[in-house]
Amino acid sequence: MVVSKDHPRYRSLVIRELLAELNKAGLVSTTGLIAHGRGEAFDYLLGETTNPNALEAESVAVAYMLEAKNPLISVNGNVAALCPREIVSLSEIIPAKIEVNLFHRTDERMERVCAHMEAMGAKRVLGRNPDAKLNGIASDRSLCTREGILMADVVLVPLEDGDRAEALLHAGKIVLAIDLNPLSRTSKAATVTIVDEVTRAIPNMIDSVDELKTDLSKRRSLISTFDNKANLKKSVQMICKRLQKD
Ligand code: PTJ
Repeated sequence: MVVSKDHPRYRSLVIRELLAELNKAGLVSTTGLIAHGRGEAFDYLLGETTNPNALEAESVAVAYMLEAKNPLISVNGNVAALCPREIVSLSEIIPAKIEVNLFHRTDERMERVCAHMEAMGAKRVLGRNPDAKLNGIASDRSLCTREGILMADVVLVPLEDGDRAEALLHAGKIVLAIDLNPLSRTSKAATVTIVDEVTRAIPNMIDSVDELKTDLSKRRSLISTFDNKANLKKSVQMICKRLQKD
C-alpha cells in the first residue's frame, strides 16, 4: 500500500505497514501487532511526543547502563522490526551486549530475528544457542545465555511483558523498561520505566550517552534522585489532563 505523506497519521501508517510486512516475513509475531496497537493507543493519549518525565527516565536509564558491569539489551520481534539500527548504535556506544529473547519462540523465528539484527549492523547477537534458564518463567522465554542475560546486571527491556520483567528483577538485575503503558505490570515493576515510544526513546538515549559518559557525578546523581513511582504518576497525570482538556 502507498501511504501519502500528507496523511495526518503518515508516520503511524508507515510503521503499521512495516510491522504487517515483517509479520508476513515471520519476524514480528501476530500478537506483536496487537501489542503495537495497544502502544499506539497510549501514545495517542500521551500526545505522541517525548514528555519531560520520559526524557528524565531516558537519561537515568543511560546512567544505569554506563554504570553497569554487564549491560545488555534484550530484543524481541517488535523491537527488531521498529528500531534495529538504533539498538545496534546504542549497544556500541554504551557498550552493551544484545540478546534476542522471544515470547513466541521457535528456532526458525529466533534465527530470523538474530539474522535481521546482524543484517542491520549488529556484530554479535546472543540468544540462538541458549545454555541457561531464567527462573520464574514457565514458557520458553526463560531460555537465555549464561554470557548474556544470565550474567547481565542491567537489562534494557523494550516492550516487555510483566512475568519476564519480574523474573529479571527476582534474579537481582536492574530492569530498564520502555513501555507506553504506565499502568502495566512491567512499568510498575521496573527499576526505571521509560514511558515513550521505542523509536523515540532509543535515539534520545543515544543522544545522552556522550555527556553522561564523561560526567560520573551527574550519572550518580540522576540514579540516586530518580523515583520511578513518582515518574510514572506524572505520565498518568498527563494522560488524565489531556483527556479532560479535549
Ligand atoms: O516478539 P515476541 O514473540 O517476543 O513478542 C513480543 C510482544 C510485544 C508480543 C510481547 O513481548 C508482548 O506480548 O508484550 P505485551 O505484554 O503486549 O507488552 C507490550 C507493552 O509494550 C504494552 O504495554 C504496550 O503498550 C507497549 N508498547 C507497544 N508498542 C510500543 C510499546 N511501548 C513503546 N513503544 C512501542 N512502539
